[in-house]
Amino acid sequence: MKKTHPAQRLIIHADMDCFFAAVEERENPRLKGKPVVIGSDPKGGAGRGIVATANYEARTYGIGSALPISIAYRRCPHAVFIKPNGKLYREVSREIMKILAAHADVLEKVSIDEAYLDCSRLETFEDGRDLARTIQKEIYDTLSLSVSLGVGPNKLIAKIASDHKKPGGVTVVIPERVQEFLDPQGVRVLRGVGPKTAEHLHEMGYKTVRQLREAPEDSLVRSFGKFGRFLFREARGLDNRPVDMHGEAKSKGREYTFEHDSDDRAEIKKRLLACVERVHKDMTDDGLWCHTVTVKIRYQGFETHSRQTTLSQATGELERLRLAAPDLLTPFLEDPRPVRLVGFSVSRLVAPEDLLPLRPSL
Ligand code: TTP
Ligand code: MG
Repeated sequence: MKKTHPAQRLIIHADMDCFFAAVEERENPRLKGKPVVIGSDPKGGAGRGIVATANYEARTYGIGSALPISIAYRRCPHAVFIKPNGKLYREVSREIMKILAAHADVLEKVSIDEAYLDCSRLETFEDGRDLARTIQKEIYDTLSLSVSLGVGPNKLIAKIASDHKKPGGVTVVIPERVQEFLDPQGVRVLRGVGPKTAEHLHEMGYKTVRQLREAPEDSLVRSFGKFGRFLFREARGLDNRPVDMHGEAKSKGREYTFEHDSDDRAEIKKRLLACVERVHKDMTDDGLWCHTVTVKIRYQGFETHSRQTTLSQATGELERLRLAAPDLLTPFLEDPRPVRLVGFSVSRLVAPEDLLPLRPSL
């Protein structure tokens, strides 16, 4: 399992198991063994929000992230429903990232519960497995939380590997075994293949990575343009993206689900601005500015759209965000359909101290 050459990378991807639910179970051991759903108030089945996550007991009822909470309630009315405690999860996340950072040459935080570690200093993938087990034990011993880890020659493989044996798994994919590992998996494991693209690929006869890999590059390019070339590389497990510490904290967002679908423009705008304020507070708490702002809307019937804009300069100013958000919202309100949900998020986050100082004027 020695690396094929010294420059060969060794990347670990860590992803916490049922993160929000696991933190709640840790805080309240009486929840152990019961189905737990983290999400907005189900209101006896009339609630209109969505599920953030669910523990494994609840997942056996077909409950998972992004499911409408009313359906979750119907599937398992005796589950324990808990409102998310974002502040607590962010604190725990900071503790997790501290542990991960101590073991990484470079750490890239991807989300609240997920990160890549560049550990290319290690000489063998066996060392990679040992390190993954050490990290898993340290997180369990200090935080009483379970994490799954994937070890591979790049980010794509490490991420697919961390999801391979959840919960509590450590999966190592050595470079020689990449194709063997990927081939039998569904195309959905690949980056950029969401449910719609997967459906499209299935219709074209590409269900597994192997089937996709056997497709000629020019036919994928004909069907998908530039994305086809990307798929061609992905199906071969190729990915040379570096682990980038500045890639951390990709976005922050808040959303609001209306009690009753609303066509009251003033009310929709008011709720959007409340989301803007909360997102701004989250950014400020973490000392971050943003380059890009996004407004999301969900109409009656669940059809969801978003629009975003990149600001001319990164900002940490509430006023700037308060001006940008309604501009993005207005075109959505030309649609006569009532609105079910409105949301606001910021991305391309940066620490202001990392921004280059403006060149002094002459
Ligand atoms: P995930 O890592 O996607 O999910 P998870 O940790 O709950 O479960 P798994 O064991 O499969 O990794 O997301 C991390 C947390 O982010 C999750 O606990 C809740 C939150 N989240 C949402 O609030 N909404 C979402 O749609 C998703 C996917 C996650
Ligand atoms: Mg997770």
